[in-house]
Amino acid sequence: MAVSDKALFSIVFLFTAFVSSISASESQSQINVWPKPRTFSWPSPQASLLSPNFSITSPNHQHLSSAVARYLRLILTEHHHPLVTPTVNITGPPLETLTIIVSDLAAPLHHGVDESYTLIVPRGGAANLTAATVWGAMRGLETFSQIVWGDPLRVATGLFVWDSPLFGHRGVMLDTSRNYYGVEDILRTIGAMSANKLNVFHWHITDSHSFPLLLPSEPDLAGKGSYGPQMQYSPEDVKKIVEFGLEHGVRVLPEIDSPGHTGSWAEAYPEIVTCANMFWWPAEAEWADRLASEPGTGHLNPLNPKTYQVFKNVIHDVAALFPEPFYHSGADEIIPGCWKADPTIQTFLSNGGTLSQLLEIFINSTFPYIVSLNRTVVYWEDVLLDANVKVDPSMLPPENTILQTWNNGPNNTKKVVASGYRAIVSSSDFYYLDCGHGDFLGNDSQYDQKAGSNTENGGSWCGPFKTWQTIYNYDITYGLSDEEAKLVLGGEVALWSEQADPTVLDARIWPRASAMAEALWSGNQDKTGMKRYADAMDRLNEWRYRMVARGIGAEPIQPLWCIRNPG
Ligand code: CP6
Repeated sequence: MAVSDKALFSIVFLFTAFVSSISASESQSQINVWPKPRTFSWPSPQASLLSPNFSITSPNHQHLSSAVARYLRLILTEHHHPLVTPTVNITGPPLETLTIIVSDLAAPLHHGVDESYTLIVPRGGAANLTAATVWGAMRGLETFSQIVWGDPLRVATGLFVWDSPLFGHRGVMLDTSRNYYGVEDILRTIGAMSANKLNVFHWHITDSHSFPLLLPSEPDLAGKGSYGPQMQYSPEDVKKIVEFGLEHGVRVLPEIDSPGHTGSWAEAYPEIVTCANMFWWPAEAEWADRLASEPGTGHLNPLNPKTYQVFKNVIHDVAALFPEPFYHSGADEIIPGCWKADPTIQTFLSNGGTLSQLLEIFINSTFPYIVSLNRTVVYWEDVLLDANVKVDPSMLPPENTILQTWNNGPNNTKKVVASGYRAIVSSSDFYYLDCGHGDFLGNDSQYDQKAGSNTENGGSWCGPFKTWQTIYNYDITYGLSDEEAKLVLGGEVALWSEQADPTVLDARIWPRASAMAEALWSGNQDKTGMKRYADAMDRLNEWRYRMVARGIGAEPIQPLWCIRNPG
C-alpha cells in the first residue's frame, strides 16, 4: 500500500478506535495479547485466513533477521487454540505478507532504546509493522504472533496497534550460585522473557555457595569454587547466552556480588575472604547475621591488596564477555560479624576504624575501575541505605550509579530517587519469587524455636509466597513526585535459588513474571484508573496456556472449569 494510503488508513483506524472506545470497549478482549498493548483497536472483530505461503519481509539485520525466521516458524506451526474462541467472521483474501519497516537499524540494545512499534493489519491486503528500532520490531513480531490462532490459521484483521513500554527496564533476576542451572534453562528463560516483552536478564552469577563463571584471567575461581566441571559457564556459554539475548531483544546484565556473598572465592583464595570457613553461626549470633541460609557467607577483605588484584581481573574479564553497559556489583548484606572475624580487620577497628569505612575503602578501590571500563554500576540499595554499614553518597556519583531497591516496599525507592539516584525496583514483599508455597512465614520467635538456625532449616527466610495478583498490583512509583518517578528505570522480579533449581524454574517464574511484565509495559489500571486485575485474570490464564504450548512450564492459575463457566 502506498504511503498516503497507509496514512489515511491509520487516521481512519484512530478514529474508529476512538468511537469504539466509547461504545464497545469490550470488543478487544476477544483476542488476547499479553502484555496488553497501550493502544489496541479492533473495532469490529474480523479475521482472515493466514496464507499457507505467508511471509515476513524485513530489512537485513543480524539479530532481527534471526527473530523474523523464528517468528515465521512459530506463527506457521503454533496453531494456538484460544480458551475462549473469538467469534469473528472470516472475510477477505488470506493474509500473504507482513512487511517490517525500521527507521534506525543501528540503535544498540541499551537501556532506554525505543521499543515502540505500530502494527496495522487491514481487511484484505498486506500487514505492516513499523518501528524505530529492530528491538521495537521484535516486540511487534511478538504481538503479531499472538493475533494468529486456530487451524486453519486465522489472523485478526481490521486491527491497529500502537505500543510502547511505560518503563525501559523490565527484568528477571536469576541466582545461579545457590543451585546451578544449565545453559538450556537460561536460554529457555530468556526466550520466555521476550515472549512477555521483558528485556533484561539480570544474571546473579556468583554468590557464597558457588562460583560457576569460568574466567580466563582467574580460572581457579570456578575451577575450585564451582560445584564441579559440569556446573560451570564457559566463555563460549556466555557468548551463546548474550547472542541469544540479542536475538530476543533481551539484555544480559551480569552481577558478581561483592564484597559480601563471596564465600565461594575462598576455595581459590582463602586469604582474601573473611569468615568463609565459619560453617555455623554461633547460637548468639544476631538475627541479621543469619541470612540466606549461609553461615560462612564470606566477605572480601578490603584491607588486603590481593583482593583488588583478583577483583580487577574478574571485572576485566566480565566486561570483555558482557557487552551490556550496566554492571551489577552487588554490595548487599554486609554482615558485621563476618568482617569482625578477621584479625587484620579487628586491628583496624580497634584503632578507631569503622565498618562503614571498610566498605568505603572497598568501594573507592573498585568503583572507579568499573567506571573506567565504561560501565554504569548497579548496586543493591544496601550500599547507601543499610542501617550499619554504608558508604558516603559522595563516593557514588548519580551519573554512574544505579541502586536496586529490595527492602521496605516503596519507602526505600523513595529514599533512593529523592537523593537523585536512578532506581530499579525489586521490593521483596512484591517481586521476590523464591519462596515455595511451604516456606516458613517469617515470625522470628517462632522460627528460632521451631526451626533452629537458618542452616538447619535449609532455606532462606523469605516471607510468604507472592501471588501473581500481589505482583500485578504493585506500583513501583508509589508515593513519588513526577520528577522522582522519572528516576525509576523499571523493575525486576528476582528468583533466589536456595530453594529453586531447574526442576521448578519455569513454574517459579511463570506466569508471575508475566504479571510484572504487563504492569511495567502498559500499567495495571484501566482507563478509569481502576486496578484491572479482575480483567487480567482470564487473559493471564489464557496466556499461561499459550506459554505452556510454547514449552514453558508455567504453573496454572485457574482450574479448567472456570473456562467452561465464565463469570
Ligand atoms: N542473596 C543475596 C540473597 C538475598 C539477597 N542477596 C535475599 C535476601 C532476603 C530475601 C531473599 C533473598 N539470598 N546475594 C538480597 C539482595 Cl527474603
